[in-house]
Amino acid sequence: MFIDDTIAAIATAPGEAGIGVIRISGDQALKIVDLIFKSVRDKKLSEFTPRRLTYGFIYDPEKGDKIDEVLAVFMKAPNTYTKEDIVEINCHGGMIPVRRILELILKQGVRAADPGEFTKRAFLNGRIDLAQAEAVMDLISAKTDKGFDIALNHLEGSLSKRVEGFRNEILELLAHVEVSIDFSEEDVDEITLDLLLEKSLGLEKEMEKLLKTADTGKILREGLSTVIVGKPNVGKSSLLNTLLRESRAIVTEIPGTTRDVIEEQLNIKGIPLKLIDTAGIRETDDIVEKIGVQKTKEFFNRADLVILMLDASRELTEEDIEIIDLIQNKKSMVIINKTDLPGQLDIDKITDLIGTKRMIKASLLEGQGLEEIETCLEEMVYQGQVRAKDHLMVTNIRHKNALERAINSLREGIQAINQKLPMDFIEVDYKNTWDYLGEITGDTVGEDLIDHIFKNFCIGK
Ligand SMILES: Nc1nc2c(ncn2[C@@H]2O[C@H](COP(=O)(O)OP(=O)(O)OP(=O)(O)O)[C@@H](O)[C@H]2O)c(=O)[nH]1
Ligand SMILES: [Mg+2]
Repeated sequence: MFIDDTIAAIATAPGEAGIGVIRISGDQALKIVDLIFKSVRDKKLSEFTPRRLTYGFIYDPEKGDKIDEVLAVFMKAPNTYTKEDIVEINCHGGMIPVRRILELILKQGVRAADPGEFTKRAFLNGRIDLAQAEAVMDLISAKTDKGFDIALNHLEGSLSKRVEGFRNEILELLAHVEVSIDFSEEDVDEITLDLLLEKSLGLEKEMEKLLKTADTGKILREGLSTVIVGKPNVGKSSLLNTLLRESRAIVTEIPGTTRDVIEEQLNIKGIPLKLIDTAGIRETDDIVEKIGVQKTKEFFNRADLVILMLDASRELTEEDIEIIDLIQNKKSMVIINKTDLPGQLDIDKITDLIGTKRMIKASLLEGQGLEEIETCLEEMVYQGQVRAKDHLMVTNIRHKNALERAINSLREGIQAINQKLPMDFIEVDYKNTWDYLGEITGDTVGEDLIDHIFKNFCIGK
């Protein structure tokens, strides 16, 4: 892909703000800005030292009108975001100044940048690889501190380095294979096979370890969809409100208060949750409630995590037992609410029914058990496998798929070694492994995929 034009875009979010930034990248950047920028003493930007913020004004070169008061900076290739010449203009925030200045720049023959085109150029010009470019997007869209930390880590190349490490090991194995193909026509010596097997198994283990982080990674990126279920009136909406720290859902003493599904985003200990409050599950003739119950079941099936609520002040009913049955195969926890009231619930029986699932006693009315609920949610996400401090995590589904394919190819290679198949077979499997890993860093992907990835970026990045 040959890049020869100069592009410009507004880099800041639309709306009222302190400043707005317009970014121009390409070899015409400075020349164009020289046409529209003048310092207080009528000097052009090119007469100032690069990388110094310069105070001045933007003028319409045709009419001579002053457009805005700005600070402009020129950064010379190749040490810039795109590895091209870049000019950034800081003007007043708000819709008008940024739009006026951008229009003026485009009138001078600069092209409006496509979404993500600056970052795409950084990638095409070899400053960052594809995984790093994707990390830029993740940084911008991060919803939690943890998600942001992981993205920053990826941007610095942690994931890429790990993947490149795998690829180098594959290259070494390939070298062994090629030597044996060249030299021993008939029987491949046992030592080579043993060595290949041992190294491949070691590599497979390492790659699997990385793949295992993907579940947690996905949660940190997309949020954990958590649905609260239970029979009517147990305190589901109270839990939603308490965790949100606002009174979002209607809470009354009337069973069947919540009839629709209420969805809210929140952040617990750095984990983004999509918390879903539902209509209490029960047999009902009320047509609205019936639909609500049906919806509850649909959300229940799709949820990553289920919180089952029981009422300590009432005896266990058929409805409770049915719901307990439902959660058996789900990642779930049980909250016994209303422990401030005289107890009627047979806790031993519940312990029997739920087996190893976590049970927390709470009184939402008195604010009891909340800390424990939040900690439990956190533990369920990490499952003792990946700690929050681990910033090297596969968070991107594209990376996960490529890694999975790479592992499968490597496994086929291992099988080929075990079956003592000809070296050519093993070679193909190693090459596939190498290729699939290269998809993560963008080494072995086509133009279509690259275009597709950058299309989802925001304009000006
Ligand atoms: N005593 C006591 N009452 C509680 C507690 N938590 C909730 N309640 C009360 O229980 C009643 C029902 O609470 P909700 O949160 O509306 O229950 P729900 O499960 O959403 O009910 P539906 O929407 O009808 O399914 C309300 O009157 C709450 O104030 C608690 O810990 N102790
Ligand atoms: Mg409710």
